[in-house]
Amino acid sequence: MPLFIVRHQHSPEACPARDPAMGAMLLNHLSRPSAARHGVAIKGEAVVRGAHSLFFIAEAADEAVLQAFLTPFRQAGEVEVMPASTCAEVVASGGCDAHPTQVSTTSLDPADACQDAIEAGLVVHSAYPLNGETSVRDLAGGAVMPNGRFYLRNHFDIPKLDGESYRLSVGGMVERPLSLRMRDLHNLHAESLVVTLECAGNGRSLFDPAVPGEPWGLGAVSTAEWTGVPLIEVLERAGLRPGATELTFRGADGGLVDGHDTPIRFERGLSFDQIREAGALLAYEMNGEPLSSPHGYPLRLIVPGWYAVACVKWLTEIVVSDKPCEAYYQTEKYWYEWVRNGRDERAPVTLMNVRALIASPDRGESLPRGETAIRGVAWSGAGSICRVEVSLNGGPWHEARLLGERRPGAWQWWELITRLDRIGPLAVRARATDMSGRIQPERAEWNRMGYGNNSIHSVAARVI
Ligand SMILES: Nc1nc2c(c(=O)[nH]1)N[C@H]1C(S)=C(S)[C@@H](COP(=O)(O)O)O[C@H]1N2
Ligand SMILES: [Mo]
Repeated sequence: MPLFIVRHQHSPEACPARDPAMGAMLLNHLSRPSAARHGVAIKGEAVVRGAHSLFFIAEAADEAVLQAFLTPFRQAGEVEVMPASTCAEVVASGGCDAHPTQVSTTSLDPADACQDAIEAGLVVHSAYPLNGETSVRDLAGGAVMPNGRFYLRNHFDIPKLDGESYRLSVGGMVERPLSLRMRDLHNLHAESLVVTLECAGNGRSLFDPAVPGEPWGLGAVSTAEWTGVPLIEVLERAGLRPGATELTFRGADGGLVDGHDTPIRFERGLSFDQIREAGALLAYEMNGEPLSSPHGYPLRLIVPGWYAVACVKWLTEIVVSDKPCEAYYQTEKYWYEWVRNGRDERAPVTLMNVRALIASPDRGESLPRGETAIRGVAWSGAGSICRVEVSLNGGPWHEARLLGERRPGAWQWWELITRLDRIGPLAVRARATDMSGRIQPERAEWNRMGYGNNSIHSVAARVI
């Protein structure tokens, strides 16, 4: 509903609030139930003390409805009605002078989506497309991240799909092309997996020299329990034709990208062997709730162990082929591009690098002297975590205790109980090693697009 700011002003002599009966009448008129009867929703009101002026923020179907509601105020003095926008809407549309964004019926209102993300506590980097990260402090919590606080990464508008008319098509080199309704998918064998998603650009803003792209801090990572159908079961129903080895996953979202003059769709590819090895899931639930639109409603791919770009949201099509996917986000983005010994080298972004993050203490936090717990999470795409070590003030590495279940594809909690005796600055560092023997580097290798930054996390705190 359109938003308005209303200003009412009266002369000091005619101040209606001085007359108890008149004041009460206006208060009742302004009450939420009375406003609702007039088709107006009041978001908040306040009077500027000593200035005989009242401001309020209201929603109404149009200005005429609001004007009718304002009759008693017009009788007491002057009334000004100003069309308004939420801050999120202004940012999403590109500034105060820009025209409000045209919200299509097929995508989520960017201002609403952004407002929800901010209210849930995400650190928003861009309102449109909506990109926001979990604050590192929030990583310290339960085994999974509450849905509202799970980071968000989008390349285009967020599609608003209808679960009733939705169909997943499976075609290309298959024996039996499929068109599956959500109901059909719900009737198949369901599986739940706790899986960590990390954006390949997580930690990008810490690369030096700076690289272009979304300036993620360290919070473009979260974990959820995903429920859905093992992808392999759907592929078995369709039956791969001889020679078919590659799959393309197509999302409902799309738009214009650099260097192409026609809109593209968000697409990613994996080989049949890769999805089988990873145990990919067609997920419709996230932490026991249907997926929300920003996270891919009604269906997304989950590929345990892989950087999350593989986890295509709003999945509408699976195309089976004998040739690898050639999509923009497969061939032009999500590549490590290094300059090594003066030569250009390149490799695709695949499994998540091994990495530990310190959730507590937080940067700049003051810790009391005595016993304290250093805590965090650690994960790797190449296998479970086998060791996390913590170093204080440049001292030796101490092995932390791994907590909770060890699940492939999901982060592992760790904790080190230690004594802090010396007052002053405290530098905490943590590094993880996985089962395949990969250990975090002091500094991750710089690459042009800033992917896979798993440099050792260091937090500067203080002992008081
Ligand atoms: N259809 C579609 N799927 C997508 C994306 C996208 O823009 N469109 N972004 C990918 C990237 S880069 C990441 S990091 C994850 C983010 O998932 P989330 O927003 O649920 O955290 O979704 C992936 N799947
Ligand atoms: Mo990402």
